[in-house]
Amino acid sequence: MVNIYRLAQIEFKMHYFIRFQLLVFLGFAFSCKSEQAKIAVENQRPNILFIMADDHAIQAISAYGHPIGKLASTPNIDRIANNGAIFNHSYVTNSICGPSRAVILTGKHSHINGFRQNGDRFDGSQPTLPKILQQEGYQTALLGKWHLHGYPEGFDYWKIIVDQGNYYNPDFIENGDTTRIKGYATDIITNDALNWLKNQRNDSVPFFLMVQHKAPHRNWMPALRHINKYDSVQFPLPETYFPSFIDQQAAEEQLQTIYKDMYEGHDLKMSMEYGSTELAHNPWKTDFDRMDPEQRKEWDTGYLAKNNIFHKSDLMGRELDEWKGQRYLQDYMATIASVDEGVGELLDYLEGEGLAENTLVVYTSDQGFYLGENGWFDKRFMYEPSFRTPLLMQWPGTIEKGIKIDAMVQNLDFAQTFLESAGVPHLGEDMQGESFLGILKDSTSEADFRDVIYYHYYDYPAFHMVKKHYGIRTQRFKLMHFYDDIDQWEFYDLEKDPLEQHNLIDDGQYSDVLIEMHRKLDSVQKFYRLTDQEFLNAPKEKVENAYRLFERLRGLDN
Ligand code: SGN
Ligand code: CA
Repeated sequence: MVNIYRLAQIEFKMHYFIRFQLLVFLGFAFSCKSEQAKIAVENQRPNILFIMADDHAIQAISAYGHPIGKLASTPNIDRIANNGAIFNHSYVTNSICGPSRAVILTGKHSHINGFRQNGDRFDGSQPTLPKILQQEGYQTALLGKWHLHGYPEGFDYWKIIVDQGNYYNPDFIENGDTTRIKGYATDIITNDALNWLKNQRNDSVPFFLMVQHKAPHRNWMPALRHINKYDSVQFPLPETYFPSFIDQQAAEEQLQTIYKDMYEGHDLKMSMEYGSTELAHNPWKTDFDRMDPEQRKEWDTGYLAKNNIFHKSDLMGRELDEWKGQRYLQDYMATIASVDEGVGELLDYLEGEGLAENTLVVYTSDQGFYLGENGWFDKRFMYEPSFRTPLLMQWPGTIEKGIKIDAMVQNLDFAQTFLESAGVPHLGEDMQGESFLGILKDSTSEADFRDVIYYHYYDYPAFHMVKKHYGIRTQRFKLMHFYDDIDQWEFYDLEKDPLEQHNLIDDGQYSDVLIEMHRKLDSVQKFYRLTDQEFLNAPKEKVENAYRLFERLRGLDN
């Protein structure tokens, strides 16, 4: 069978080759202009601006058309979709922060790059995308969240927030020195990116700039200018907000339910009582204590009136649970407002400087997020809201405007896609993804891309107590196996049950499909070089201690 994708790759290489030959010839003919010729070659390679938010759900981007996103639009992120491509089926390989970042840097699954769960230390000596681009003459920079412990390697310049970072007056590390910077994390990171572009960029070589926001990560603290932005908006809560789990034991035993596991002060910014600005349950003080008195005053004033209305309304039971969902969504969306403004400033800058034409702009998140589906916040599960992740890309002239892509791509593919865009696809040969540049250049080739994707989550026992699991997804079906603590398989027909409420693992009607799915799973695990080492269970005692710790944090142990 003719592989259109491979043909596109060859065509693309030829295209570069011919352009290069032409420039070499011109270089000979006008040797005195050799320096300019070199610059011309450099300029053909695109800049890459990679913007990644932390925990940004697809439901919260208006271009994706979800009812929540429509009520709190993201006009600037949407600009990228209008100028280029929006991916409907973009997925991660492991829905948690550090591991997702390690996959993006290495183009390798967690078990190969060694960073399986938050708290692991990234082995910076391995080949990475920024290192390769740097060796190829790109100027590389990283700004914002890193979260891989150890210092970044492969960047000409980096300035990172410490660990998870804080929304207000966060600490940044630059050249090994830690400094507290007054202001709001999202705005600081945007300004750092603009400053780097304006003052540190070497315009004779292409750049690779990673702008990685802390927002909209927990505990969803909006900028002062946005704290009342969505007070009067009623967001639709998902129809699964009060779920009943049948044959879904891991879903039943998680600790990430909005109305059970959020801390009323820290997460929901609820006050102790009417008229008070003192926060309700808040097991860690740090997030609010970093504000200076003026910031705190404005914050308290912004929340006082709405908290008073809450106390007066005397809600109980399901009404109270729904109120919590509203407060969560109002804060979460207000936190995103600054991210969207920052994206707008960066796009304006590129356009104003004439850089937009030759820059591949990417907007994504380190994973998806629950906005009340199954009653949840957070991520980790292979269910669609956290497995599926926003992805929008523009590169005028190469990516057609306004295209929608349905092929299943993963963050595993980013490194090879960017390397091919930079004209060096062969340097990603030992990576495990696949460049999808071919699809971006000709979206009719997407049907040939791939028919199955693999997922593996390891972070257990840990925050939210989501059990270890792995699985595969095809365009229509999903097979998952929770192998730690329990041994339960789940199987979904996504066409009939997109909300994944009916585990069909024992449904005889699907027995042939299931045989085929198991066959695919085995072959994919072989292909990605999984060994038995990857399926180890956590000691029971560790699991019990973790449940106790989270009860204590929730204030349920007295
Ligand atoms: C913190 C959050 C958790 C979150 C993890 C991982 N709690 O521990 O809710 O799951 O980070 O997030 S918090 O109260 O301290 O905010 S990740 O994006 O870094 O993986
Ligand atoms: Ca994250």
